[in-house]
Amino acid sequence: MSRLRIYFAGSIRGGREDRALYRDLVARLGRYGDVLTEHVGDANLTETGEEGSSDREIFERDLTWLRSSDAVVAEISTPSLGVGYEVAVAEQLGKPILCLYHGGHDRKLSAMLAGNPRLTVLEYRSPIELEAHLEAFLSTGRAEYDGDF
Ligand code: 6IA
Repeated sequence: MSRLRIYFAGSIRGGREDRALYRDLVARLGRYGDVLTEHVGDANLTETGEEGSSDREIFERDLTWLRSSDAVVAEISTPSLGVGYEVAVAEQLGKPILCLYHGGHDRKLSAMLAGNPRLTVLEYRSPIELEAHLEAFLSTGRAEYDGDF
């Protein structure tokens, strides 16, 4: 069986406060399949840093990866226009989408994600909870998982 292709989305220009979390998530996701977007978890990547690629190249490459993915996992605690856009495109493409957020941000999630019944939007408060969500979503019946074990 071929390995699962996982598109991971996390804030870049929306702010890098959660970058350590993204790195942890990318490492966890790597146990379930190939993570196409490992750079999102790069601790050295800042919202203002320089990169070799133009915005156009980044956009084209990320959309190609998104189209070719089997599942999308988005960390949505830090609001990001790019992540919101990727989630919307993934929905239109019919991809299974898991949106994860942690406690500790006092702002509420956007209603456009929290209120969308076609997304699986789950909170985690510990690494154990996070791992349980990933396991349930990526290992078994991933499109149907809604947070109840
Ligand atoms: O609006 P944001 O920048 O927060 O959007 C983040 C999302 O868009 C991530 O999930 C990525 O998949 C995608 N994305 C945005 N910027 C990049 C990027 N380089 N490289 C790859 N994917 C990206 C930005 C260069 C950086 C030095 C600012």
